[in-house]
Amino acid sequence: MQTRAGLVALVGLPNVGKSTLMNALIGEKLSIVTPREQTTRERVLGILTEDGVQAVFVDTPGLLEPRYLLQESMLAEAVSAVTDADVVVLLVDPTRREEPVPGGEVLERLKARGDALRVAVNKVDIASESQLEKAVDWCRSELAVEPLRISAVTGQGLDELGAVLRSLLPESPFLYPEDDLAVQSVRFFVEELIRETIFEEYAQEVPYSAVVRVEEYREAEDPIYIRARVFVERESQKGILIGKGGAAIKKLGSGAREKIEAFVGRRVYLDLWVKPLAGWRKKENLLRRLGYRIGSEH
Ligand SMILES: Nc1nc2c(ncn2[C@@H]2O[C@H](COP(=O)(O)OP(=O)(O)OP(=O)(O)O)[C@@H](O)[C@H]2O)c(=O)[nH]1
Ligand SMILES: [Mg+2]
Repeated sequence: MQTRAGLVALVGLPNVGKSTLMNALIGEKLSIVTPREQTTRERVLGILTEDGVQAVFVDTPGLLEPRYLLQESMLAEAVSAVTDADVVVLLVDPTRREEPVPGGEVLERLKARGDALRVAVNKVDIASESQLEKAVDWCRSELAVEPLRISAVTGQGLDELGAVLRSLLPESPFLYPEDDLAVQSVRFFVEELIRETIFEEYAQEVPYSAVVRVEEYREAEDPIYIRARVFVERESQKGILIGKGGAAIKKLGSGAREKIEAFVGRRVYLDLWVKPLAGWRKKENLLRRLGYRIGSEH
């Protein structure tokens, strides 16, 4: 049988539900989800192989106006996915007030994808009739497409969306082994689960100033030994992260550990450390050292 395969990029403003949608489509929690904007910082790939078709979903950071270097890297991750993918899904959140795509270059790039672009209006479970109507009107007038209406949370419309996307993929051998779900390393997902827990436990800037790196992962031990470092931008944030008598970091550690245990299916000992890395979000050398791609690397 001739198989089909390709990349399906999920793009849209921050917080529209891209990561929730990818997890729902592949039936596995791979990409982290929080109620706050700018949760996803890098592309996360999730694979669904079914009936001779392999869809490699690419979850992307939200389309935003970058205000510092990390956000430039985030936007570039999303924009390059628009160009590179075989199929692009623009996700629109009808409950948001602003235009579903920042104008200019991004909108042009989306339009340039022609029939490879599909639009889904998400969160239909909580949107009002008038919000839905406004979102659908925007899709018709700006992109001349009729959007699908979905809810990544309730599952409404996802079978139809999945079928449409699979039908658009080109004839191709599979890009990854048939049983694979993820492409990135376990270490990456461990870092992401710790970051997700930071979003849940800390207010304001702290989650945005935090980046996590696994420094040691000893799988042969039981429980698995994981040493991870949370870098923050300022000494004061280190204090907040640790909390009075270490109470806050203890809570962070046990919350993250439970998620990691569920992900790897084994018991885990999580050894968490915090270190200030002054202004890392704005400094090219530090961003590179942390593994973010900058500028032409996308
Ligand atoms: N009610 C409802 N909530 C949704 C739906 N899809 C996503 N959400 C919620 O919207 C919030 C953001 O979801 P994410 O999946 O993190 O959004 P995202 O687009 O990946 O966000 P960034 O990574 O920050 O760009 C979370 O609180 C989700 O639970 C939906 O269909 N219905
Ligand atoms: Mg996301």
